Amino acid sequence: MAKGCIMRYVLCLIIFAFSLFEVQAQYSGGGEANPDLQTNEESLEKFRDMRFGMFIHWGPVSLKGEEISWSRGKQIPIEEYDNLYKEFNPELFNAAQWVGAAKAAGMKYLVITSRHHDGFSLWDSKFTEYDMASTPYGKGILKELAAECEKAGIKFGTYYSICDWYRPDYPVVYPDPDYSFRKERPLDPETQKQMDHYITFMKNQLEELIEEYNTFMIWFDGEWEWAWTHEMGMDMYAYLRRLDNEILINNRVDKGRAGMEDKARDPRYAGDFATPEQNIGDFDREYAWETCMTIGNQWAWKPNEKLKSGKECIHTLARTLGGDGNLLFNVGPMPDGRIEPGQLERLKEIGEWISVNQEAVYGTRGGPWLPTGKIACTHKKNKIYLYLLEDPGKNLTLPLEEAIQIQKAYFLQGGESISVNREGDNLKLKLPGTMPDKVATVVVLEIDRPASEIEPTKHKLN
Ligand code: H79
Repeated sequence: MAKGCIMRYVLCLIIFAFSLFEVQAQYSGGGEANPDLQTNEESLEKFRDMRFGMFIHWGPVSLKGEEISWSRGKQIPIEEYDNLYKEFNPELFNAAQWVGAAKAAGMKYLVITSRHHDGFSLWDSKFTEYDMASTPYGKGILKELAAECEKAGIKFGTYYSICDWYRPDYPVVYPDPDYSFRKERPLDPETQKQMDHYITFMKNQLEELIEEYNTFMIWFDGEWEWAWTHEMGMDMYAYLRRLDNEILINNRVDKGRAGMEDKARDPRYAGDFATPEQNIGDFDREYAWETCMTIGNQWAWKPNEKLKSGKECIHTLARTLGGDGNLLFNVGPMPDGRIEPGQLERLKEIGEWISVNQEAVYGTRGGPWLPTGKIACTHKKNKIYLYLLEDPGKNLTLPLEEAIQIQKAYFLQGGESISVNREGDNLKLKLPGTMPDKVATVVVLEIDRPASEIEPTKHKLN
């Protein structure tokens, strides 16, 4: 073949290869095809190992005891809501109390509403006057909180709302008779211009949080409104990763969240993990997820609110971990800056339970059995941790392939070992008939191989 001919042939091949890539890129769209949108797997694994974190919803609205942002123009007139910051003076705020409460609860990270849909910033931001520095308190609270987290070995993360019902350059109005969730519509050039302006503001603020507060995660919210598009989501994800390649970003950065349950996982969209809200996610070991849930009913503090019982909290944690998710458990501090005694008590109860059973919590993954109302399980190396959420009585039968040998079985909190018999593909555990821990007792099964090798779907419990 002549030299020119070979060159042409090679050129054709290259063009062909690129055209294949194009098709692939169009087909997969966002997260999978775009190298800018791929999760930092190392950051994700560290995050999953932590398993349990504290969510904090707080702001001037706590003065009224109503829901953060959603009460603006509903329970609280807009004019009044937007001026609450002028009376916000949380003199008893002490970062060590909050971080100490998270630590006592066994939580390993913290995520705070640096800015919720009402547009108020909890730090002293260079890019707005509508922030903590403009309150009678006179300074931001995130510096102290981040420093206290650092000291205590707790990761510091920030919630950041995409929608902003306060700023005039953000086009969607709340409340509004037309307001609707998950609406998408093409943007006219005027709206696009407004959004470009608003996104510059967002990026500036987010850069502040990353550079000056060393946040390990941006927990977005409010992405459902029509003015936020898939393109904006992908662009924002790539922007943040360029600022900090280790940062984690939830799936609410883009438009791929599947409602409050967020079960479907679509790789076309950006985001490192799914975010079921106020419900426990389904068992899923393919795609990381984190359930967020309130300690009472409201995200922001409400006086005399009925809280979940200690048992409910611990069972929620168990069923979340058993499904292979993390739990981001929310507290709402009071307007004076303190976390109320009832919430502190609940956090302590959870922490006391975890301190006995921590081996079954940190660094574990969900399964191999799928969680039910009665049992959840996690595993690490060659150990399976069975969380008994209800007393099974004296006999417990579990399906497990005959080839898998049980080397030991015992209560994690100590006590006599448990005898296990085989009946083909079933394990029969002989239990004392009373659970050593009435809330949740953990049984450890040591097996002859890494528990992660056991295929979960074959082993549903009744
Ligand atoms: O920040 C928290 C919520 O404010 C926010 N996401 C979590 C993390 C949120 N986004 N969407 N929703 C909550 C769903 C909205 C539910 C609503 Fe309602 C039902 C809005 C008005 C009625 C919840 C209940 C908020 C107020 C009452």
